[in-house]
Amino acid sequence: MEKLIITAAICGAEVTKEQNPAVPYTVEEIVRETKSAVDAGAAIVHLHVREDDGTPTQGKARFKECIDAIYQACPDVILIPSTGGAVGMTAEERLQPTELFPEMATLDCGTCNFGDDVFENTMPMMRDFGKRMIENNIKPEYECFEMGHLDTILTMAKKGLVPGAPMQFNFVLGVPGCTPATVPNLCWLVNNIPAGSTWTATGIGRHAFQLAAAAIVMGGNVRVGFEDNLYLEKGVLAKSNGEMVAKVVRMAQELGRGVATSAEAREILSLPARKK
Ligand code: KMH
Ligand code: ZN
Repeated sequence: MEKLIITAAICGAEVTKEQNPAVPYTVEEIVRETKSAVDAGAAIVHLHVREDDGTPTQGKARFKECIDAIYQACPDVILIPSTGGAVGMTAEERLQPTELFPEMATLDCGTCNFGDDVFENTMPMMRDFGKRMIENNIKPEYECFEMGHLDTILTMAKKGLVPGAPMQFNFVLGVPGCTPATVPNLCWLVNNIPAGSTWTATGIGRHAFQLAAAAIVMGGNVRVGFEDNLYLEKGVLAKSNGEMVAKVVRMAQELGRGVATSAEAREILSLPARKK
């Protein structure tokens, strides 16, 4: 098995300091949380950014400020800025981080319920996102919240509407209203991706570490972090993203799987070395 790539989703757009005081808003807090995750063993950080008061933003200037500050502290980390942003944002608003030419970015693979909200990713929107990623030479991380999202994005890839092989998928399971975080669901998704693809599993809330365990033994990769889950274990808030990453590292060690550095993750994901 390849080494395990751990992604930390340090911030998200929905979670707040009221829910867990360690959720980062300011640039300094975002750097602190990135560093805690990277020092603990994360090769990748999935990045959302906030205004200082916690309001989610896709603003290009705020992303640039955060990305520049992160690379000062963690020069090797792979950053995957979000193009999902927060529910209700327009496509133009969401696409702003792609103007900074990140090496990767998320591409959400279909409309879905998102708790009480609807997370909109219509076909025309996805065609725009795919076109931008092709033009700006950005490798997408294909975010699938529903089983049907996989078929949608594979059809688009076959038509050349989004970047193709080798594709990287993130199966985000357990969002209220979307595909539940079960091992059979994860197996179905993994069994239906093209040979040569890479994949990551993200379990939402209480499913975070159970889905991580499944991904570790199945040969996939793992995402954890405040975007997805606020607790280290039942009733115990995580003090940092690093604490959650460290738990996944311990699980991998117990199960005999090595953990990839960012350089190793770039090779596994077929990403060229980052120009510094
Ligand atoms: N904040 C969610 C509505 C992504 O980053 O691409 C969407 C999201 C997906 O977080
Ligand atoms: Zn996200």
